[in-house]
Amino acid sequence: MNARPEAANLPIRLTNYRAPAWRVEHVELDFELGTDTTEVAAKLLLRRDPAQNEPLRLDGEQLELLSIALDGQPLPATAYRQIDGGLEVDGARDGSVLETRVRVHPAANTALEGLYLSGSREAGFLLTQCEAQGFRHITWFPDRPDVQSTYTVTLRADRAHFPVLLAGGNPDGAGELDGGRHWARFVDPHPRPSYLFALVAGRLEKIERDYRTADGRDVQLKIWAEADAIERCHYAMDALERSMRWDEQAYGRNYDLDVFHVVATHDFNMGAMENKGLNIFNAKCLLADPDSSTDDEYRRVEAVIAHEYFHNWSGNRVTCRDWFQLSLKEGFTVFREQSFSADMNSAPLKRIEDVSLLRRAQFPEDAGPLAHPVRPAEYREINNFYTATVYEKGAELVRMLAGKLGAAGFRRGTDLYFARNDGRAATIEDFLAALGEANGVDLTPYLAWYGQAGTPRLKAHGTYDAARREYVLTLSQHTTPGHDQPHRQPLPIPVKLALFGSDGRMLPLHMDDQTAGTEAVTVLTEAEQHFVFRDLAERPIPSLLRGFSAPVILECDYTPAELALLLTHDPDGFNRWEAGQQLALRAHDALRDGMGSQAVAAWCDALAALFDDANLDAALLADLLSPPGEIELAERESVVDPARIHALRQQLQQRLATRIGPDKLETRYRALAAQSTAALDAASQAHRRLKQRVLQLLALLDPTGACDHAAVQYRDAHGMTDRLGALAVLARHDAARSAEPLAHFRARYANDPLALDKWFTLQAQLPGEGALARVQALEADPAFTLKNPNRARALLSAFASGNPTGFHRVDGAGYRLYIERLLALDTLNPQIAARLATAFNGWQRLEPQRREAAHAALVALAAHDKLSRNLAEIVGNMLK
Ligand code: 0A1
Ligand code: ZN
Repeated sequence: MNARPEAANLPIRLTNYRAPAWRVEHVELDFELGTDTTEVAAKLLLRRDPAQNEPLRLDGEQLELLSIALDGQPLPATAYRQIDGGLEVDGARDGSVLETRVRVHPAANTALEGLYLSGSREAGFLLTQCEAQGFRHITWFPDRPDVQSTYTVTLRADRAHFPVLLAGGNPDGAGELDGGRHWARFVDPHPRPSYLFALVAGRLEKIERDYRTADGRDVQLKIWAEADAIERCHYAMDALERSMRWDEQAYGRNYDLDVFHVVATHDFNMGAMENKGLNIFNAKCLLADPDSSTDDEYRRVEAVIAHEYFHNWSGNRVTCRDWFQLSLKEGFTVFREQSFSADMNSAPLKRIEDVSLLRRAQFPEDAGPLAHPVRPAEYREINNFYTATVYEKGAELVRMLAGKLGAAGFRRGTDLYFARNDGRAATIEDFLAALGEANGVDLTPYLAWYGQAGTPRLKAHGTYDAARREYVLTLSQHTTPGHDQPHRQPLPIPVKLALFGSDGRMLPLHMDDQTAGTEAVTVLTEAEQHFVFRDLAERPIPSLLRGFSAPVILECDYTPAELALLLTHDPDGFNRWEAGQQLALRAHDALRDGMGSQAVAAWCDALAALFDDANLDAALLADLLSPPGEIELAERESVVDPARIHALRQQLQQRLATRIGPDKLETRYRALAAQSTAALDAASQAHRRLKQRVLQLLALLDPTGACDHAAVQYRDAHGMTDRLGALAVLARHDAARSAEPLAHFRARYANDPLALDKWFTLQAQLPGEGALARVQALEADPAFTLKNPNRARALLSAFASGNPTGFHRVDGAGYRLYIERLLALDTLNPQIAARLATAFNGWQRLEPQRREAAHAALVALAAHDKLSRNLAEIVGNMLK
């Protein structure tokens, strides 16, 4: 048998894809569940591809093989071989039935992949995580997404320990067994890949709701959680019902089983998982109540519930042919989730949130050593490719396609995509083909976006010819080459635009002898193109890339006055905010370069005027009052000094606060504080957001006064948003005064892991060199553990990825501590270790002293010989 690339630690390449030689038509699984050992019997009905002559090979890792039989006959040891995480079996034919029995050890599984224990041995429950390749930790199987099978799953377990038994599919019987044991069976008639398999067994409570789909199916919705958390599941249930209705209306997609289970666990590597009929959630993305969840967390729960539910079509009914196509399901589902959230809340605010995330997480990834295309060409460890590029940039690509086709055309396209690929394992090409064919357009030029890494820079330059009354807009594009590709090709870049007159009104667009109303989309397809606008009585101010119509970095030679005009007049809420961000960047650059105060004044004056605008949405104002964050600022520098970036940003905000003035800030804070309620409606959330922002600005002028407010706000808080916000202001501006409320918070939420995570994070993110000692002290807290991914992230990831001045100490002590922790984590949970290691992204652009220290730390890490494949790939790429 050839060495398997994973085992030999060779890259796996898209170009090496071969259709499976063997498929499994139907699987019967029988589990004898136990916390320490579980036995799994599998019966696979095999189908052979007559065109291929490969022997039968199955995947399996850490399985103890107890028995094996083919077509009813036990196999002699000479008839099968276990090599490199594979099992090769002789003598199988088309239609053969292979039966295996294996033993696995859930309680010893700290990687949280396959079957594992959540919580304590006494009170915990068992569950599975199979994406991407966890199923091979449960049984021998061709563990690849293009092998789709129907499933019959029988669970047997001790009733006292495991009163609830769940698997994906429709229930098909349950009953008692001898010795206090019981059983339950589930049948899933929809063929699906192994990564969507799930089971849950343990002591769980539920809430239920009946739902009738638009096409008339009665579905029982059940959300399960441990007893102390079940009352915090109601918001998720409401969000689930909204998601199901929305998908029926927006995409014509109905749910397709009689039950839909959702389960919450505190032990989970990611946000949540869309297992067929049995979604499993990190409790962080499911539980919500006003006392322990912030407004942002409520929105996150709604979005993740929707995301996992939407996967039932974009992922489960139509799945991915191979893992290179991951964005086929993830990019599309993120786009669907974003559209849903925009419909449920505010569309411009949602767009601002999504673009901010893209800039903070994806742009840096795309510009650093971990850059990869939305459809990568190769990987060593697939779990390292659940990235901002695959998810967030992937969603931007779908958004461009949707924009190009228009709402009705996009719906025609997705209808065709779902109809044509239902029950199939599809590719990105299948997606583009269906969208294109349904609309009679060729979308293949967009394929280039999927195969090329890097963020394009879009340059825009306008010239106005008064005599001809013409404005010529020159657009050009450039993407920095990377390891993956020495030459970048031009991409189709849709630029949604409008032109403004000096009075702030939108001008009619006359292009190519046509009138296009006041907004148009021009598509740049070449390296450079000119677009001519006629009949213009004055030099217009262009509003470009409206709604962020393409995931690019726009460079346009605006004057501060032009940006200020857009900031006050652009009816496109996103571009309005964007004009403010650009203006803030001008102000930042002026401060940095000691270039006088004109740009700073332009930004501050514009915002001071908006601060007085009673008609402006409070949440939008809060966002407008926030300049780009430190990570975004660092992305613009060729040499990065995190301490200097932090100081400059503080200075910038101080200038803004001074310009608005302490009295106005104080008055606004008091007015907002007086209206505080626990309500969750959009207006109440917006008020809280603005109040927090105003308090932060006030604290830059008058720390003592702001801390007085914060102390009262902490004491009287109606909910977590206000409580945590107040605590953060106190901790940042008056360490001594924050000690008592921090201790109070610690005690109050001692039994609420999600709230306690926030307590760790808040402190890990306090800026400055003292952060390292603080993190070490927090590690000594009895509640700290590396074994729980949420807790490890709450402290360590918050420090390394969310506290630039703390992590990037000049002496390198932050890096040294961090790699020690990565090594410890790697022996427990390689997926989490690898993810946390991405905090080093961007190290090559640090100023020399820090760069040296980071390099030394990474080299020391790479020198360890027992790194997991996950961590080794990330560290290796960092050092490439
Ligand atoms: N498909 C899930 C994400 C996910 C991926 C991997 C996991 O385990 C390694 C878990 C979840 C989603 O997009 O929500
Ligand atoms: Zn997803």
